[in-house]
Amino acid sequence: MWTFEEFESRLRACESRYHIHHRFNQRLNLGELQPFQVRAWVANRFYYQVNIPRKDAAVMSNCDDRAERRRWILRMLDHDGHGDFEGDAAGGIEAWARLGEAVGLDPADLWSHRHVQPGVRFAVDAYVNFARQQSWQEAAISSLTEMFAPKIHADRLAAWPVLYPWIDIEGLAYFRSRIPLATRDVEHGLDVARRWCTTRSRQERALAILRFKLDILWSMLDAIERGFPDDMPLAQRP
Ligand code: AHQ
Repeated sequence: MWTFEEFESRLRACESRYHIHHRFNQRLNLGELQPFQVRAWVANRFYYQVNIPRKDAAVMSNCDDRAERRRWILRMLDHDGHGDFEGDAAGGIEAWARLGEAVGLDPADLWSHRHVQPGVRFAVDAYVNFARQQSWQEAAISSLTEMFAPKIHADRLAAWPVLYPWIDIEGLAYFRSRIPLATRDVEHGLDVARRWCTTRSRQERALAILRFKLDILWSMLDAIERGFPDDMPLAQRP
């Protein structure tokens, strides 16, 4: 088997397949998208966001180790909120709903998922079902796409205020909040990978799982790009 350093560098080498390199994401961060396409991206990604805590609950339900569950439950609280659910304690789903308002989405359209494309729904549901059906360690490894997330959030925070001045900057709070949380979660995910990948075949399995999750993120953008073309009829635009 590879040393952990070699194994981790192979995991990180998968960055080339991360959706930061997808044409739709590049156009989004170059300011080339029209407001309705930004709204479409926010509405479709909302389906991913609201399913993350369900995915994390599936991981927890398969995990028989209390110490691991005590760490993993933080992810659910980050998204669903905790305490009085006010302000920062409202959670990431609430912050994404604020992003929806900031880009001009009708909250009813956001929460009803009426703009979600079939390909996005299938990809997200595949992720939740993967977490339900696989061992908690394999599901934990699938979250390691977040190794690459701090950069994509930082790109948005740097570019959007300039490129999309019509978006209330307060709406970008989710991206800012996510950077330290992603870093914490990746530390845990790599720790799980280090302890579970005790053979070469498990190391190879971990790489296959990461590629599966990278494909999920990539295919979501394929579906969004396809569903909301530049020349979409006005009446159909979000
Ligand atoms: O906002 C994101 C988030 O909460 C998560 C949880 C994590 C997981 O458990 O799979 N992955 C993830 C991601 C989020 N944002 C994506 C983005 O591009 O804004 C990136 C995505 C990821 O890299 O997996």
